Amino acid sequence: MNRLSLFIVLTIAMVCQAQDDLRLNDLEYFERQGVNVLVYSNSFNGGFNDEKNSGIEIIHHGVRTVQGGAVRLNNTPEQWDLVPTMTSRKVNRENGSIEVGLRYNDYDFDSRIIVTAKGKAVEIAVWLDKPVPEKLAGEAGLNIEFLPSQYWLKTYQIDGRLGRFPRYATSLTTTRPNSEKPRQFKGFKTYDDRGTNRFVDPLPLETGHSLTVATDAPDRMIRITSDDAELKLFDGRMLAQNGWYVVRSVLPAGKTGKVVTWTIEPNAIPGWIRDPNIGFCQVGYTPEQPKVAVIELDKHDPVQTGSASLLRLNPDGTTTEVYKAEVKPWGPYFKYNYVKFDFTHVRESGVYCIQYGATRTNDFLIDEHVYDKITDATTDVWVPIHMNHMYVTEGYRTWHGEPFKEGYLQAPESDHFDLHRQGATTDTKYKPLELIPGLNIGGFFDAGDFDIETGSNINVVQNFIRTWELFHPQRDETFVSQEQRYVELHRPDGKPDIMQFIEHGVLNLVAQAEQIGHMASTLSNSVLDNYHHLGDAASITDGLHYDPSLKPYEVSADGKSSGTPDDMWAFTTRNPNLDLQAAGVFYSAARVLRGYNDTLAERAQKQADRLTTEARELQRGSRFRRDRQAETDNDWLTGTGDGNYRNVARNLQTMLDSIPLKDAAYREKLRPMVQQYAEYIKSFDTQNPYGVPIGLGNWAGVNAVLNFGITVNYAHIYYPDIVSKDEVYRVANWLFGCHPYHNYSFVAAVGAARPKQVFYGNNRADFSFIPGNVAPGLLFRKPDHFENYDDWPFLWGQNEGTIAGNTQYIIFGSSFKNIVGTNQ
Ligand SMILES: [Ca+2]
Ligand SMILES: [Ca+2]
Ligand SMILES: [Ca+2]
Repeated sequence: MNRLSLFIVLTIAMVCQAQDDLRLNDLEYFERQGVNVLVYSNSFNGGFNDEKNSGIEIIHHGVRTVQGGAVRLNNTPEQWDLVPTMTSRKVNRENGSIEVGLRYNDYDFDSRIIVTAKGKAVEIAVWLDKPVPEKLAGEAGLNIEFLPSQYWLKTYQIDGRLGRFPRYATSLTTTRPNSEKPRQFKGFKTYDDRGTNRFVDPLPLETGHSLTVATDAPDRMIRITSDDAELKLFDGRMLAQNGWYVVRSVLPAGKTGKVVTWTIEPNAIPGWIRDPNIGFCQVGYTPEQPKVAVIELDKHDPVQTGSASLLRLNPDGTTTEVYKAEVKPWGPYFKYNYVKFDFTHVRESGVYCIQYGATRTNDFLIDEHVYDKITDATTDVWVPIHMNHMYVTEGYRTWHGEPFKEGYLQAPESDHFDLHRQGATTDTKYKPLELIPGLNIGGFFDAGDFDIETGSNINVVQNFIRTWELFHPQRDETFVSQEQRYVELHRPDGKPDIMQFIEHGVLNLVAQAEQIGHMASTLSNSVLDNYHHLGDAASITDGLHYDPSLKPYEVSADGKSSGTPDDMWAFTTRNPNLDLQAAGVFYSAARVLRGYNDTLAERAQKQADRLTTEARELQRGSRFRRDRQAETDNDWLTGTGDGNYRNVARNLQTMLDSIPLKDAAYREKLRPMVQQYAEYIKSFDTQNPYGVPIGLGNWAGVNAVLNFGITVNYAHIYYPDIVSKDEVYRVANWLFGCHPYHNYSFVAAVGAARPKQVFYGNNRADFSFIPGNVAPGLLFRKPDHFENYDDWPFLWGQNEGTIAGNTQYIIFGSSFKNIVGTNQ
């Protein structure tokens, strides 16, 4: 070999080497094909202290399987354990490193983490300018967490010893004095120590200096080594079902400088390209509707064009290609490229699938009736299961017994969890911790938790009333007895279910107004250790009145009270805005309930009048909500509104809702606004490949998408010449599978061929769902990643359905079905 060819060989070798290495990209994360290492692109915010979304994260072959890289104070941090605040983040392009400053204010404890690219690996080093505070010595450590559902049953090796990640948490634990436990969120405790004054601490599965995880799965294999610290492997699920596997090195006491160094090398499959994600409507398509699949492609995928086919699955088991067309490029959107496959002109009823390259979708229907049942699971199953203060049963299964039989106590002053707060005064006649009678009736569980958020419950009743007044659904699949406090699914009782749901919601809201004198902000858990309850709602509290004169866990001789402080609290700080909202819904409820439950209608009317008078008194000078709406309305009609799309979107629905009450001239005056709205709808075709508003917040955007869908539906109903019927399918497509990341329907168990399988419902510990739930959807992780886990239910931002959102879905679905069923 001469010098020139040696030079060429070396140069090629160096280029190949460099291409394989992790590089700091323009979006400030380390990247090589198949591997992204993010360093505090998403930082801990402490808001809900639900932090499986932050710190050092690894997106490994398209899936975010590792996160939580940080200095933490626990072996296996739970939600509500303290999280570090990021005080600084510096990107050093010259030496390919990112440095973050982390601080625990509660302990005046600062540390720095420096992550540096080293070939195919990153070095993670913890630096201390001052030693670990004495109180945290032995507790503060460098942690990183691995997603259980992607690692369980896979093997690991540590210093040559073999193991397998457990499918279920079964490792060893110890207990330690509470005095040794680092403080939790606002001083609350996630655990009930049963009077032992000790907390549970998991023991490691293994310890060593060189750990390789998923030795049997190249797409998940990661090697971690440390010369200066011992690596410990824990199972975080020992304390909490939403825990992850944790690798941890305790920071040495009394030292400064570079105190812990890890090298982490995620394996990359050479030339890995993510499979195309063919987004389509899993519920299916009606013959005449537009049918456009959106195909999400890896940026390294050499094929960004070509054709896709529609295949029909014939009753004799054969497959026929019925349509083939070139896909149309849409372009890049965040980290992927997008093309579209339009098969609108296929109208024949049948069973089909889509083929693009080597990827073939599951089957779906084209048929006149595909959308007929889209709201049934939500109305017949999800909603009744969320009825509070009732025993709820279905076939052989009891969903929950009657919760909170002991009622609700007046909340004392508290800066509480779940965003709740009780001010210094109660604003009621009750003393702190005194029983407020009569509140344990009616109402709906908030979401994946069991509190009654009053604002949400007002929305729920509003949504049901709106559904009733618009569609008068007579559907009767639920038995509801307020007398027996008993609900049975799939047992008709001769009464329309929606009316029974309205009644159930109003019963709690009216009780609040009557018993408290105004609306509570919430009826919620008093202690954190029963707030995270997973299981039968009736077992959250012991059903016995709390009597502080008894010893903890002692039951009184008459069996009616106990010394366990588990009773729920009513948070009663008065908010005239909330009272006015309640008054608004009481007026509507009185209108709807008259003739159905006259007594309740009268009670609602009485409270509406009283709350309105008193709230106006309290807020002298401010206006009733309805007046504000009328004012906005008026701005539009006189042309003084600012006229931007966002305002149009916000206000149009209110005006559309009032059309039936107004004259033809009003409808005519709204036309320019609807024309503007039609442009707004179209604007989404250039904003993203899916044609709907996509949210980038810490709660994925389903509420905004549903709002958009409802407004589009009504704009079409009243102005079909401006907003065509084709537009109403946008939101259905998105909800039922045409979206990024995967193509599963976001609505649990609804008529789709492939609905999502796990949701953050109150049965999430079973990796299950409650039928009819609507997931928040695609959670955006900065800087460029959309995510919706379908094997891990525990991230509320992507998988939790709420009572307000799911009743909004009923309005969307009902109006959508109405439009699809007509030939406008
Ligand atoms: Ca809640
Ligand atoms: Ca019924
Ligand atoms: Ca109790």
